[in-house]
Amino acid sequence: MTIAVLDLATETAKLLAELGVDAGRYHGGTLSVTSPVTGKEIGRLREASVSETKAAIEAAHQAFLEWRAVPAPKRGELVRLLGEELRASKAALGRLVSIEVGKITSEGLGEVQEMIDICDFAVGLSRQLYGLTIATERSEHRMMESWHPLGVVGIISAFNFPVAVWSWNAALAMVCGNSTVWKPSEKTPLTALAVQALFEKALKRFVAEGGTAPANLSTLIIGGRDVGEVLVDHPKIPLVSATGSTAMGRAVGPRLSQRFARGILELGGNNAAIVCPSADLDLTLRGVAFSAMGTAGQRCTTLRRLFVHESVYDQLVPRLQKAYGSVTIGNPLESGTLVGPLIDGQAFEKMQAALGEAKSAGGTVTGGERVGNGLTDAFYVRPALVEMPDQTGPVEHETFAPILYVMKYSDFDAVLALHNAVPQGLSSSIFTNDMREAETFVSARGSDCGIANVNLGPSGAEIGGAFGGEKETGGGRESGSDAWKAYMRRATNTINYGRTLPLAQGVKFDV
Ligand code: UN1
Repeated sequence: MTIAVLDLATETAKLLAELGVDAGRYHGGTLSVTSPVTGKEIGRLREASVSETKAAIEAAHQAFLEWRAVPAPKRGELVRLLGEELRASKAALGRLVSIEVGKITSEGLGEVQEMIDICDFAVGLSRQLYGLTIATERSEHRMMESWHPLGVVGIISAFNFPVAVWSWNAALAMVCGNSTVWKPSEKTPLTALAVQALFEKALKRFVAEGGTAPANLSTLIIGGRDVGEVLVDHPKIPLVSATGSTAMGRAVGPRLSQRFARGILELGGNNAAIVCPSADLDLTLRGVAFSAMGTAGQRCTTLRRLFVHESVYDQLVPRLQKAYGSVTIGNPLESGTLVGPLIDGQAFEKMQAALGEAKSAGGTVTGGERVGNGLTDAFYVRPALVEMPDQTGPVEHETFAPILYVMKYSDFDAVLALHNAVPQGLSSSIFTNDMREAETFVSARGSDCGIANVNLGPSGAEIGGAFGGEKETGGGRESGSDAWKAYMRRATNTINYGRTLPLAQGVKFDV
């Protein structure tokens, strides 16, 4: 197999140099970074200490104090330039994402496209940070709300979208007048170094073209849990946006509330789709295949539960089994591959454990085995399709691997209840051509998730919508729509332009 002979360390070094990262940043140090493609080391980084992190947050706070005074459309210009750098480096950064995460080529590039899209969105937003003018009950008064910059925004991101999630947060935070401190996953620090270098390039251009920007506007902290905790507990970080497991959110959430800080939590998903009797089965097959097997099942929006109506079960499920049996698994850097590796051996162990539990709970497993390629430390698996008698055991948990649990249903209301009966609430979809079913699914009594789609899978959201979910998914919203409001503080202002002082609610207080 060709993967065995790949020299990804050399290619990584070349890409990092092309992206403007100093070689000293990824040689030496204690943090070893491996590519899941080969399981071999591609870089070594020095980790920041707790005291360095604290100093970086203080410096970021100073940056905020200056940046908040720069008019928002000018702040938008910096983000526009970042978007230009990303456009120019899309191929190199996309390739680096593929090497560091193991995403197939089009998904590595797609991730960078997502960054470009949010930059465009944020540039437009930089002229639209609107507040309302509100009717007041007092004469010669005006009442309005103003949106002001908030402070240093902490960003904690996961391995599976190592750079796009930073951009959703950073592009908005920056046009909103904030500085950012970013702790990426320890599994994917190289793409973070590259993004930081591109940001610095954009910043240089911004300043050269007459823009005013402070040092330390965007800070990257490479490190583990200890530095993440500094971000979570630091009084000069009023908002932490954290993406990761529900367990991580359970630790982060209470610590933020303890000090009355805000959190945008993007945690686990256990996303489902319902396939109804009238569904277009060709379209459904494609939608399910991408959502369940794409990114080797390692998106927070990955399809994990599939409810199929009994009248179409025997038509759809054999076709799905065929797709699962024939999907191309292997080197994600090769065109034609659809499923790359799992991130590491631990992910593989968790997948096998979940499949074992599924069997004990009466499930019939197709696939799920390791696909041999002679590499001991790279973990390629055949995606697993598991027919389950009901929604029990591992079906109720998120396993970050390509496992699709398939269940048969007969009654629409009952399946809706089952759909909502898990603790997570990120994304969902229904495949139907029945208007009543579709509308019910997206109505108040339908899907209880933050994302509910009709005739497409639950993954692969565009940046224009607010992204996030309910229940154990954490409740945060980032990216499009009015998610920007979480990155600003709102002030209600009442202005008396008269010569008398009428009090609200008719209160009299004449001294
Ligand atoms: C994630 O997996 O953390 O909707 C984010 C999607 C992507 C983002 C996923 N746009 O699948």
